Amino acid sequence: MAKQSYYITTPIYYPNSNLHLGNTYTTIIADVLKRYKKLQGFDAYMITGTDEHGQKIMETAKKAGKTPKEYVDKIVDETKDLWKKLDIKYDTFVRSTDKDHELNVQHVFEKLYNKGDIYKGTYKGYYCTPDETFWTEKELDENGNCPMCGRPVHYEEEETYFFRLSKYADKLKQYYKDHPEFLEPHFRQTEMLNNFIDKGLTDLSVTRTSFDWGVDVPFDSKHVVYVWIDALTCYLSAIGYEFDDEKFNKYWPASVHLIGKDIVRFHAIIWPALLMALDMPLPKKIFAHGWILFENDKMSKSKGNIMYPEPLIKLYGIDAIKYFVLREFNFGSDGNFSSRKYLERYNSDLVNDLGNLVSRTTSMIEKYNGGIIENTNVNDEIDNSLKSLAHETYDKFIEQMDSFKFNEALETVWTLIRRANKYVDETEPWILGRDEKIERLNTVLYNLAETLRIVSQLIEPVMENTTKEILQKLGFENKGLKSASEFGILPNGLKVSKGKNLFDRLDVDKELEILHKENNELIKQRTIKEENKENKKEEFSKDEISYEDFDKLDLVLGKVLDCYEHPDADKLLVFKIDIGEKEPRTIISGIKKWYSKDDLIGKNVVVVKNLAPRKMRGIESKGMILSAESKDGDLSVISSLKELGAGSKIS
Ligand code: ME8
Repeated sequence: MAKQSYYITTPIYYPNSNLHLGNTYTTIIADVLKRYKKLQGFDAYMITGTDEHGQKIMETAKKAGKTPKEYVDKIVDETKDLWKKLDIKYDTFVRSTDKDHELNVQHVFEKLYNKGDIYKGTYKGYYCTPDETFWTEKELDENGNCPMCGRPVHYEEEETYFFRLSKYADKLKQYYKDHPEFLEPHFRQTEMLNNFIDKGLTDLSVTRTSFDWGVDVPFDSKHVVYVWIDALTCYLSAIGYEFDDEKFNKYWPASVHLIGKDIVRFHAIIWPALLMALDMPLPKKIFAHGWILFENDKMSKSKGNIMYPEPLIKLYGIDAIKYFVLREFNFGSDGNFSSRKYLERYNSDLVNDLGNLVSRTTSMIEKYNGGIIENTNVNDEIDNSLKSLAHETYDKFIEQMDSFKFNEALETVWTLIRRANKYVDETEPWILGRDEKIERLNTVLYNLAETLRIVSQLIEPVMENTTKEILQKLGFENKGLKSASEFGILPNGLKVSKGKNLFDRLDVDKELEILHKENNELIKQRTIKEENKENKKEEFSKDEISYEDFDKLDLVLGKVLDCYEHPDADKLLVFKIDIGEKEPRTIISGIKKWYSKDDLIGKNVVVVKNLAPRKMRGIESKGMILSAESKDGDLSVISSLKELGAGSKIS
């Protein structure tokens, strides 16, 4: 019988040469899930990839003095290298610049257009370039910035194609109702309904004309397709959409899209609506995990509070990092990474619990029975509690893994490990050895070896190397995950070898220093690399412009008549400025961090007079006050050295 397929996706990452532990979270989980499903007998397929188009990448590449393709090629190599270091077993690495994928994006676009679900119009609104996201005015945050990342947005009016997202609001609502398992954790559904769907969905702008690093709209090459449609379609391209029907039909619909909580809206609203419009089945599940914070804060290189996976892999191995990430964090909620906790857990769970059980069991078998496993069946009441826990462990582990409760599943295995360690203390094999009760002793040692075998099979999806080592020490072969449901599989006569320790105890304080040194070194190296890029950025910072371009700016001197704090925004000041017109202009500026409302009254400032008006939190700003900002973040409004009068031209 053909195996049942199980298709897992990670997000399609923006090219990033400095992936930190938080970025690798989804991929580590996806890898473990794939291994687990495979061990369960599924035809599991896992993909990851890179989301390489868009304005942000085009601009970053330009600043680095490279073509976008040159720029992303290098990062793709680095990313693949990191996945190799973490032994991530993906099946396809899809790139949004792959030719077949680009054709797929065009195909999808054309199909939706022909169906009438994409139409041409004009986009008026705000765009956040770093997040490649459109916003309406009412969606902006209190400072008029992007509600997702807090960075400035810019107003845009451009011809665009729209996707009729509004048409799918009711269908989505119904779908959520009929498929409560579609989006997990469940509170994310409430979030999507309350924050977006119930508020009414507006049609989505799905093309851009202001840059060209993207997939051309097939019948209108002035436009490129919006990066999120491009990226989401990667999930289809990675399994042969339009190019390999057999493969595609085998794996679609996806069993699970694993994503971070910041991109739920794209996956739980836009993506299903697109698929509905394409008459395609929806993914069976979207699971959104939380953030890995670093010492309770969002990881950010500028704050220096980042943990990179490389030092952890180098110092403590792949198995430990995967174990920690799965055991420590509750998949679905935010979690806090701490190096000390990492090292302490290494000592308590890996050295004390698992390592200790392996070394005591194997060394006692060597000491008391010449290294030979022998079940003499001299049982005792006390054995039953260990055996019954072992039996329960398998079912519980499977149930928890199947419901994405990875931390609980590992805790279940560790409960068995700790029970087995207690069994050693209860049965006191050294006393049995001293009293020459060798038959009872061998039964005890058999039970311990068998528990270890079960443990080794259960942890295989997470800690493949450790599984291999334990089985090697027991002199036994890998019988698969299912074999962990049975107690008593080890045959008599196996030759055990203690060998070296699985995990060596760490001196936490000493290791903290070593780990931080390695990690800080990496932060330093990567910051220098970024700074070199930044320096280049200054050289390349803006395109050369013609005199005609410069002449389009209408700059004048203005006198500040009045200033008050914006009633609905923390960072904004509202100015009344005389620029030689009949009425003073209202101009809003985000300089409250540097100036209080009275500081600039009576001062001459430089005003951009012909900037398109923009509403900021309900007040319309007509123009802009120019200021200079130093590298360390200080700011000064630009003024004139002489009193020339309001409205004086600046050229
Ligand atoms: O969003 N903890 O790509 P991306 C946990 N290209 N997860 C984190 C994290 C942290 N500290 N920081 C980042 C994109 N992530 C799009 C995806 S899919 C069709 C397109 C996660 O490179 C984040 O939540 O910005 C996201 O799931 C993933 O890293 C990739 O983010």
